[in-house]
Amino acid sequence: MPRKTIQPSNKIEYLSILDVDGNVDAALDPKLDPAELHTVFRGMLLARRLDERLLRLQRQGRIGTFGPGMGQEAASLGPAVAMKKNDWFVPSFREGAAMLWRGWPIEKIILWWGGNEFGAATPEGQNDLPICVPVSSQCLHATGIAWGCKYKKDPSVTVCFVGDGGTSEGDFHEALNFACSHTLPAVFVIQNNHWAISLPREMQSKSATLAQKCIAYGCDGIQVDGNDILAMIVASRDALAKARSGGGPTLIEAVTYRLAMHTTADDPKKYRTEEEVACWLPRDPLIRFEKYMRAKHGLDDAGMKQLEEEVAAEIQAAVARAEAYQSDPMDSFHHTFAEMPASLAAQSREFEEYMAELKADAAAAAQPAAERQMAES
Ligand SMILES: Cc1ncc(C[n+]2csc(CCOP(=O)(O)OP(=O)(O)O)c2C)c(N)n1
Ligand SMILES: [Mg+2]
Repeated sequence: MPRKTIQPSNKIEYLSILDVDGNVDAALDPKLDPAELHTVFRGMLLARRLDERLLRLQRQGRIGTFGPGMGQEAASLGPAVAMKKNDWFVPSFREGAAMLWRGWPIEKIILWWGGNEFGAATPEGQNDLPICVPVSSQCLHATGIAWGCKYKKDPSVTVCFVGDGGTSEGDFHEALNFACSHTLPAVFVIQNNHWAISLPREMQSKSATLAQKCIAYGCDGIQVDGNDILAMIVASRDALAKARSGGGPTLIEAVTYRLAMHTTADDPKKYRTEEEVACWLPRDPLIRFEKYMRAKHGLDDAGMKQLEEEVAAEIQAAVARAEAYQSDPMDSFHHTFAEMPASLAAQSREFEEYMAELKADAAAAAQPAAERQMAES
């Protein structure tokens, strides 16, 4: 009747391929196609510049509250690069880089942060869910999709993103437990950016790594340098291949850092030190990737200037399209019920009358004074 250690037998690996100076570990180099690497670099640059533009638009009162993904571009872009078009993408709210890679028009992203529901409508033909704000609720949607795919023998793998804070939610546990128990084709990517608004990672969980939570669920897990685009692509490719071949889920913990504020409604100086942020700046995934592209793949000042100009023009055109988008306020009644309940139908009619009155008032105000006097006499 011994007392002995029987579990866990797993060991959690850590993967990093590109160091902070942009040097690649030769033994781990996935030797990606240079043309693809250029496209990925452009994708990361586009995401960063879009974030910067969205911050300015918010400060100018041209969009609503915005949550930047600055510093986390490799963590969200890596899995997207590894995915096939028909795989299911289930984001949280800090995966702008992956959304752009998946083909979301930039104006939709701008409209979403501007509070326009049109921005949440997935473009035709994309197996993507929209941005999800209720923390971790998307994990259950992901498990449901993966279960549906397995049931229908659809070869798509579902890739779900969640934050470090999200791992404390019941939804995360239920989703992982079910997905692993049923060996579903899913990959869960934790973006451990060290903060859940003002709550630090150390207070989120006593686990030494978030990846090791996989042990309890009975799936593989790996901790990855989330600011290293190559490591994120490699870990995601492995996890996707395993899921696609019937091996079940993988939990990837991407260790990254939120360089900006939680959202534009937050002041991070109230709860974290400037030294901490300064320590993460050299590990910025974009700077590291640029160094690597310059050293190994012929990126130079002229190439960089051209990319910056292209990306700026693309964003500028999208801002113009987003701001020219005419939405119909009646739309707010149209996308919740297939058949509108009587109470909502009454509100809809009342709102329609109100809008008609506003229109009539505006037309009257636009009428020249003389004409108005004639009409009144
Ligand atoms: C269910 C739920 N509870 C609370 C919130 C408010 N809230 C929004 S983001 C956030 C923190 C999320 O932290 P994390 O999962 O680490 O993601 P991050 O913001 O760092 O990307 C909280 C508590 C919410 N949106 N949904
Ligand atoms: Mg977080």
